[in-house]
Amino acid sequence: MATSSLLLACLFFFSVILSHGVLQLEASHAVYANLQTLQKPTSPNQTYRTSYHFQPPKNWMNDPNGPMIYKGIYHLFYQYNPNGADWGSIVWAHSTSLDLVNWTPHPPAISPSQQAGDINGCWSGSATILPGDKPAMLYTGINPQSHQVQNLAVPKNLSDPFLIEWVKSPKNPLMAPTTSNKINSSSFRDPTTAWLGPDGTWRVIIGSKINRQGLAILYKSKDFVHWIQSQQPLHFADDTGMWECPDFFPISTNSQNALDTSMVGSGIKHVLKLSLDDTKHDYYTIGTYNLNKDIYIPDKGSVDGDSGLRYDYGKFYASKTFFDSVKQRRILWGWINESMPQPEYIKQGWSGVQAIPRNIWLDKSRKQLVQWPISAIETLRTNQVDLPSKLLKGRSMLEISSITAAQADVEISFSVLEIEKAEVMDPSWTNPQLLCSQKDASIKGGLGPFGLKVLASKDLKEHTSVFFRIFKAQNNKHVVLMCSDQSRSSLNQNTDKTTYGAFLEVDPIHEQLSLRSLIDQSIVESFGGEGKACITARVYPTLAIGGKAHLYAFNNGRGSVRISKLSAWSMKRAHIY
Ligand code: DQQ
Repeated sequence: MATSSLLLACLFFFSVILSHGVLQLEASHAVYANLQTLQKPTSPNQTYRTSYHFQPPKNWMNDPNGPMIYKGIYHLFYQYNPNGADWGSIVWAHSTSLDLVNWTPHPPAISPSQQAGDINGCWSGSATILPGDKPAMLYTGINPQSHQVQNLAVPKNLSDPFLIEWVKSPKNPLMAPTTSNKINSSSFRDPTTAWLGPDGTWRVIIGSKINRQGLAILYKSKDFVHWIQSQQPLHFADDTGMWECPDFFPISTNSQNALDTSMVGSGIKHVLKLSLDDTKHDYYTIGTYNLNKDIYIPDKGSVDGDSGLRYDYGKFYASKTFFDSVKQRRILWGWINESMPQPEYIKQGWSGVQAIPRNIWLDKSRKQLVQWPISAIETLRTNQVDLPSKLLKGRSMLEISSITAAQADVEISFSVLEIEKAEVMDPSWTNPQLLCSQKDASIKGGLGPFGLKVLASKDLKEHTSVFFRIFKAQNNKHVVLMCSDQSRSSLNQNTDKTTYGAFLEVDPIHEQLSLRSLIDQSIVESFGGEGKACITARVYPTLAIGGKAHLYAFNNGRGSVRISKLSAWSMKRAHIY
């Protein structure tokens, strides 16, 4: 393009952004002819495909991108490789939904097309709803030098509620590493949803690092096109490594209703979530956003890094929330990666699943978040089975039959009867994952392990155990440990069977201990203590497949527990593609 016409195009883009007019700009790269997202699965191995978790018909998927609601329609974009089951050639695939459960696929929304902006890849980013209900995507592009830069794309036609076509700003890249800003060009990615300060200035953070220090670099803009780097990052923490996919949002201290990302004021705390490239864990802190200094300070006790609070203590990464302005809720999406070696998922023909969208809010303690699967997922429940209150003596098991155990939703609550049988907690047991692997489901305890055995073969050669143990700590308090033990989940020797664990902030003397597991062929997504701790596992049974899978409640401890509530459902298949 000649310099003068480029200048004209820039001026035009700038003016439509300012006037909130309809944009008609450079169309995104047309790759529709060889779209693979629209094809029905043919070759992929179907054994471990899920029935109500989001996944494309084949190929590789990773991070959720730019989730949002527009004109009553939910949009999910995601990192997708149209050419194969491994990471590479990444585009933004796109699906829409009326309920976040059933989906319609569309052509990829953003694909590499701009020489200076994204010719080598369109990586993760987020949606911001600009005044006048105008969505805008900030995303990371990979330029010809393989540097990470930040770009803008907007819908071509705002009257199309499905927002099929997207156009990129001719000003891209809008933020880039330079010799003067000293930004590390291979560690500068994943812009958040931007927020508008009371001063009328937009702010966005980008994940980065300097040596081992993780950074949330802050940029500001008056017009969403010209961005200026702030001198100080919004937040940083030593020895945490690269911060991918940051997410920053306000949360109400006195209501489960969510807040728009730009809300500030009293009765509000802020959450900063970071995805740690080193460990592939998403952790978050709860704290205060100082508007005057534009810095975020975690509350005392809210710890940065891998030992901090996590959305999920199993497989769950590169997550992102959005504010659902229609239902006043904040919805969390997260990517569940495979636990099989790369050659096996390439052979399988697909890789990656999204977790069930979760509603999140601040716990009444104000020290942690609570998460719960969106209620619309319950529309898939069928064949309800309820069991009356039942004593589960030590070393006993109970089959939950009459449902499709490989595709189920189970809610169970326990009350503890013999608290005096709790083992003494050693103060050195500070790592719940380690404790769960040392005391796996086969190790008999005083109180626990008790919980569920899911995706179990009849002979129990294969099963995944999701369970609790209760320990007696000093000062007469009790500690509840929640574990997901994959060590016997599959006869396949090659899969990762790491056991996961979390401490659960529940008082087992005065409160029931609840567990909900969403079971979907190769996924076990578990919520303990009504959503205070979540653990997602990826498992590949060879015997406990489809109709051969069983479900049990079990107690392998010495002390009895009572099942105070047990409801289970078969889950219908959702329409995903
Ligand atoms: N995935 C994207 C990056 C992001 C990473 C590339 C996190 O933008 O940092 O596919 O999984």
